[in-house]
Amino acid sequence: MASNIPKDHPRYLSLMTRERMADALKRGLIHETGLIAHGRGEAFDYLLGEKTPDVADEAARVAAAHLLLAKNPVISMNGNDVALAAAEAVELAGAVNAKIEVNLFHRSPERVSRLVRELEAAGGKGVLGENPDALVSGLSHDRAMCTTDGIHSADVVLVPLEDGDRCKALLKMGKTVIAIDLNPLSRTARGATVTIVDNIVRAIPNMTRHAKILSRVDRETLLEITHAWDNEEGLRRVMEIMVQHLSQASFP
Ligand code: PTJ
Repeated sequence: MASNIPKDHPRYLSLMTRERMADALKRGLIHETGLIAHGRGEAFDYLLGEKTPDVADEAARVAAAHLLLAKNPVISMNGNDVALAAAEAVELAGAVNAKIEVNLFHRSPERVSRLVRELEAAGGKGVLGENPDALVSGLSHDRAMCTTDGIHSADVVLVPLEDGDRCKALLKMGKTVIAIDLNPLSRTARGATVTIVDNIVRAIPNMTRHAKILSRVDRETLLEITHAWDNEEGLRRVMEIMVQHLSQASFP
């Protein structure tokens, strides 16, 4: 990935992430609309001050507790997720003993395979998704395609950058759904069991950090952590932070 963005540019990190997405498009990892989704995420991240608020940190801890309690936790990965956080998702999967499954909105067998190879290159073992043999109930469209061993039988599913319908369908199947979504107003954010309103590049390593700490904690305590979470209240707190950023913005 060649880039001429100067390191001292005030928006260096953000611009480099854009380069990463552009490169991922050229390599056929993301769908072209993935760039638009990324831009929407950038706008919401701006309102967060591009840092993890306390409430997102708390949500990441609750999410880690759910994953540790799960019998069959699965991390669902789409093109944007792999472009931005492949190695980080592999590390999280190791920390909570989760499977990884590629599941796409704009599905093509070729892109699924490319994403599986990318996750394997990042250290992922037995990444699922290339041979779907089951469907998420109540969903039309290719995004319903999943595997029996993975998403279909999962009790807890992590869905970063998910679409609202599939989140709803997974909940209807009785699963605990953990969303990572910078937009607190999205149907996914509002519907999920636990929503981490944070950038995936910060949220997944943060979940891994919490999981490593919580792996030493007994089951009762993990259950208490999950039961104490109120997702609606979490979203309200994030929106307050965004509104505060807007109302406190001053002009020189
Ligand atoms: O690879 P595919 O075919 O599965 O397609 C993936 C995309 C992301 C294109 C597809 O799922 C899609 O269209 O998603 P949406 O409906 O645009 O939802 C994406 C959500 O993720 C939006 O609410 C964005 O604000 C949010 N988002 C974007 N970038 C990030 C993000 N959330 C966290 N971290 C980000 N970096």
